[in-house]
Amino acid sequence: SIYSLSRRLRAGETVYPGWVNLADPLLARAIAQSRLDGVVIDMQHGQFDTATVMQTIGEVAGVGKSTIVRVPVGDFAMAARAFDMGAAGVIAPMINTADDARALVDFVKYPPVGRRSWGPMRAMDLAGRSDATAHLHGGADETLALVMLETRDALANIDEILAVPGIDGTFVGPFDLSVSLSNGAFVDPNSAMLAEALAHIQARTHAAGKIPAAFGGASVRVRALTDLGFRMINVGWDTVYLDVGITAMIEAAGI
Ligand code: 3PY
Ligand code: MG
Repeated sequence: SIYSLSRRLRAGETVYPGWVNLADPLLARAIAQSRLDGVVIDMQHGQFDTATVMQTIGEVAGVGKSTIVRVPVGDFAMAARAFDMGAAGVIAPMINTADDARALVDFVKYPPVGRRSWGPMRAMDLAGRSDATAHLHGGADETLALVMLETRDALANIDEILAVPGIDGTFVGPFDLSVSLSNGAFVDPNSAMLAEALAHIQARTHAAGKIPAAFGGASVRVRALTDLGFRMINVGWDTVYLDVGITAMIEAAGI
């Protein structure tokens, strides 16, 4: 189902989606046919636009997997559209205050929690639903709003952000967090400087009864974040899958 990923996260499972930057719906479909638990579509730093997001959600749904859409900074209208298109979750980058979190919720959650506007025709089609009220009620569990905590300010405001009704979880951005915590001195997602912040975000999110998630990437980071208790961690991203595969084939061929 297009909502298997959100249901599994709500049930307490740990999941490992892939990640796509290249705006190609069929590449995302091929990635979704692996053992990965769905695909994150990146509109913030990847090449996707609204049309390619819509097509990609459909292609991934066609192989029975879920999608999560990371929207550009502050583009909460796009987050609502991603849900209308059938996404199981949205990731909103650079959420630094409870007001930022409330603004997201207003766009992506139906009343009484938020003020999302009704019109998920494509999502209902992909979910195989014709009863609008059943879809309205299912939506609370099926559509996850994840806020990216990736700055010093977000760390300072974490408990207020987590207290906002309708926020379902956090997603740590280790690249931006390293830039923020080092005051612009360096970018290094593996910096020891992040260790305390990572453990803190995981613990506060878990204590609030919400889903702690993080940008993974390299396999060692996926392992380490799993051991810290994060429950959604992306394994690499599309160009890495190509690079690793090509390198392995060339090495295996001895050429
Ligand atoms: C970050 O690490 O800042 C991210 O946003 C991951 O893409
Ligand atoms: Mg970031």
